[in-house]
Amino acid sequence: MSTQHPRRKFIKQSIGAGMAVGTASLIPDSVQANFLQTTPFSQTPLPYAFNALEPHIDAMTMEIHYTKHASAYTKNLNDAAIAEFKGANLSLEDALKSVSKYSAKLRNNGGGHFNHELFWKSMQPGTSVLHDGVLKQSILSSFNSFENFKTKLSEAAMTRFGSGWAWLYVDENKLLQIGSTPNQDNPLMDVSTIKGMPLLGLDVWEHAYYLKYQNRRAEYVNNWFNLVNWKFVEDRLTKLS
Ligand code: MN3
Repeated sequence: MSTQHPRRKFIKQSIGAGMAVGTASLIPDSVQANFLQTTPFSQTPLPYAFNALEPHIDAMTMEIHYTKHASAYTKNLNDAAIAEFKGANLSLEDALKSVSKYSAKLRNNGGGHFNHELFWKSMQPGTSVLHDGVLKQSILSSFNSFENFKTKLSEAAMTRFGSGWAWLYVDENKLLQIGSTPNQDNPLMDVSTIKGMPLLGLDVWEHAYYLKYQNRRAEYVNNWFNLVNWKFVEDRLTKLS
C-alpha cells in the first residue's frame, strides 16, 4: 500500500502523525485510570442504569452481563495477574500486548476485562448521533459512506462464528480498520490476527443478547447501532494525535 494512500493521508492530516499507535498515553483520560491500572483491576461503575439502553438492550441482560459475566472476567484477571505478573507493575494494556507470554486464563480474562470496560463506555442512552468532526470524516474517507461502514462492521459481527467481538480499530499505519476476534481476544494482543488500537467493540457473545434476541444476532447488531456513543469513540481517535 502506498504511503500516499488517501485514507492514511487523511487521518494523518486530521489527527496528526505524532505519536505511534499503541503507547499508553493514547488512551483518553476517562479510561486511562482503568486500563492503565495494575492489580487489583476493578470494574468501572456503569455510566447509566441497567435499563437505560432499553429497548435495544434489556435491563436483565445488562445486569447479568455487568454483574456476572464481566465481573467474573475482572476477578479471574486479578487471580491470574497476581500469579503471573510476579509483582511487576504492569498495566493491562502492556500485558495484552505481550499476552503470548501469559496463560490462557490471563488472555481470556484480561481480554474480557478490557473489552467490557470499553463496551460499556461506548454505549449511551438516548439518541446516537455521529456529528461532523474528525471521526465522521475519517469514517467517510475510509469507508466511503456511513452506511457502508455500518454494513462492514455488521458483517464482521455476523461472520464471527461462535463467540467474539467485532471491532473498529486504528492499525499501525493509522488507518481505520474493521475486523473481528474470537473469544475475548482483541486487536491489542500480540496473538491477534488483526492488530491496532480498538476504538469501538461490539460484543457478539450470546450472553450479550440472547435473553431478548435469542438467535437473532443480526437484529441485535442492527439495534446496537442506536446506542453507540460516538463522542466517546471520537475522543479515543483524537487521542491518537
Ligand atoms: Mn460480554
